[in-house]
Amino acid sequence: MATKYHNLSDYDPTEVPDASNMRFGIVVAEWNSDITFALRDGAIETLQKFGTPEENITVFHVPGSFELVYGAQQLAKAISFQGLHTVDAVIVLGCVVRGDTPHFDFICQGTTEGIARLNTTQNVPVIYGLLTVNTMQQAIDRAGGVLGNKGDEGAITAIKMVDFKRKVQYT
Ligand code: DLZ
Repeated sequence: MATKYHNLSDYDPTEVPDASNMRFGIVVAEWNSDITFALRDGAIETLQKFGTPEENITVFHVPGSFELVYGAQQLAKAISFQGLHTVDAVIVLGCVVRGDTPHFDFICQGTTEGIARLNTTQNVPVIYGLLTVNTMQQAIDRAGGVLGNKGDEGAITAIKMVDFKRKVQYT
């Protein structure tokens, strides 16, 4: 959680592995695009900061956060079915803002459980970059505002998880 004690963009750069030979897929929800596109741009910038070339970053857009699960699954399945290793990790980015009905809860729960399930059924890490906020201001604060950018956090997490996977596989 982003709190006043933890900025989403806080990390020790010396602990982030070199990402120059890593490939990433980013799936971005178009709902609340002012927010999600800022998350996307933050993620891309951070991946590139740690060496990932532009051509190793593939971005897909889906209509809403609920579709992030399908988008991420298709990317992950394409890898396992075709053996192409197109991406080493998938980052999903979305923003769900609480409204007047229970819809918020269903979208958040469905998306969260879907992404968690992909992490146990697919062979690539799927990084959970979903903002679930009560107000638009909370989203702004976490999409390049005073609490950092959850896209940065997703990028750093993705790099670390690819590094983790490689260490586990080759040790
Ligand atoms: C329908 C809906 C609503 C009410 N709110 C959001 C939201 O705040 N953020 C978001 O990413 N998507 C929202 N959606 C759309 C759903 O995620 C989904 O696209 C539709 O229910 C169609 O499956």
